[in-house]
Amino acid sequence: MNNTLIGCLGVGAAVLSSLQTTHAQQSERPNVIFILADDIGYGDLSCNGEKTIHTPNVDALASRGVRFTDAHAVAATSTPSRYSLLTGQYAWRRNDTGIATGDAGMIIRPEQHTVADMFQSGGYVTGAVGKWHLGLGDKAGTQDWNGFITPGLKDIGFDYSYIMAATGDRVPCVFVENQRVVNLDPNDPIEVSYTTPFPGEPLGKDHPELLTVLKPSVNHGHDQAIVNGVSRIGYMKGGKQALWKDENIADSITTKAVQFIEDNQHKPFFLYFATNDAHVPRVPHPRFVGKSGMGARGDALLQFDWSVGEILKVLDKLGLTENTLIVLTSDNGPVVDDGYQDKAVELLGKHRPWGDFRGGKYSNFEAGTRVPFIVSWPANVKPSVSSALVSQLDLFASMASLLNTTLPEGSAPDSRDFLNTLLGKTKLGREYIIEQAGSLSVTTSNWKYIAPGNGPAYNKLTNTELGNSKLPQLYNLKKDKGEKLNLADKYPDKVKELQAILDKEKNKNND
Ligand code: NG6
Ligand code: CA
Repeated sequence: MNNTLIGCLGVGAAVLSSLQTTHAQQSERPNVIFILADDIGYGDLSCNGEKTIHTPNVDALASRGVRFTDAHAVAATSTPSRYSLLTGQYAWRRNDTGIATGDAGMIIRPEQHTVADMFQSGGYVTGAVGKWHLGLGDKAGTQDWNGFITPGLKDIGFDYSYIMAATGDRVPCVFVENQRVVNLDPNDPIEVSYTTPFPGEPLGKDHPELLTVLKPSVNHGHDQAIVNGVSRIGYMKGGKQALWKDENIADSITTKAVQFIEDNQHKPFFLYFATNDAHVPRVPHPRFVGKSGMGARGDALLQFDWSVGEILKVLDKLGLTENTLIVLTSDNGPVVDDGYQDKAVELLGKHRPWGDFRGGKYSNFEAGTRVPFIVSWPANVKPSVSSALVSQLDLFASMASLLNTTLPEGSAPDSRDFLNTLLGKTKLGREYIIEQAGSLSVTTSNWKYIAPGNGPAYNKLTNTELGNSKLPQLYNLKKDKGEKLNLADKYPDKVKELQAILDKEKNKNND
């Protein structure tokens, strides 16, 4: 897309290649860190304008980089969003990329070329730390949690990994380091199931008195295995010594991320640092409790900001700040009540996690995928704000361009090179992006078209306007950021044009 667009401008291609030579010459290959937050909305970071939250470390990163105002995750939930970021392929091209269980098999298959593979073949040391949520092992339910879990992240380009298999609210609640559960006592083996409870193991639904830390919201689920006084999704038995402590998750993964940077300070490295904080269950460390005035969700945002600060600090300490490229973004938009009685709704006050946008996590409306997005690389990026339309989908091809690598045939099929946009050297963004929630949408910098679908308009449990409708929806994002006025009847030609783009993309079938 980018190339077509630039090609049309005639001289554009020449300018682009000269820009590329310039930054390749200006500095040696930078270290690259992707900081991927979980469920943090556009309005959840103070650099994006809300006055109700204060995230000084993220703001410092933004003030020395490019802060994007029209940047998107590929999907409004974690698994498809992360799948697309790491593979450069739209998740909706496959039918098995929905929210994964904790015992899902590897969704990204070993034969796929990932952005980590790309860095690795470019001579980088690669690491993944934090939330994974893309499956492990060959097939659902067949992992050996008590031995070597294979295939694993090593097979898709990560030299080092220290991960949570799925999410904070899904079993197994343990860290997995280089494909083995950390701290496991062989005399207390772990068993995991997503179909059958283990006899004798109390469940949240039968034993509310054991839910001493957090209870699920009414009718939300989250009522199966009980771990650390919180009921979760899925059944688990054993592994007591290996269980993570929810209030220490941020500390644990930040320590491992910092360690990875220290260990690899003399080589170029790529770190995928996927934090957990704002995702449920929200159990921030006691040092953040009460600090935001918004309860656990707000405190978790401060905890995320702290983690970012620790990464910046170690880079400074090691003299790596100048030549480290950091991309900070979130896997999907925000949700306030995502299924636990943590008072996030009651204590939200005037805070708007979604900023000016409609909807939130799970939604076709903009707040589903319009996420914070900052690119910093002091050696090569001047501070600015960019309104270019950009997508996490394009990180893969853009990083390949940064490394001057040609991708193997068929890899990152939907990803396009927008390196110069990401580095703030041009404001030329994507012509359109496809967003995925209940339906698919086509967004240009002016228009948003939500294709008709049969899903519900509203999710009462999470209090989210999902934006599904049997009728086509068309919004003018320039004049109507909040997507209030459906203009589909007024501009049928625009609807046709955007639906045609969607049809064309769907027909590519490049899986
Ligand atoms: C939902 C969970 C929600 C969250 C989400 C995945 C319930 C009622 N809700 O099914 O709490 O885990 O899945 O979130 O169980 S994501 O950010 O990882 O996509
Ligand atoms: Ca998420």
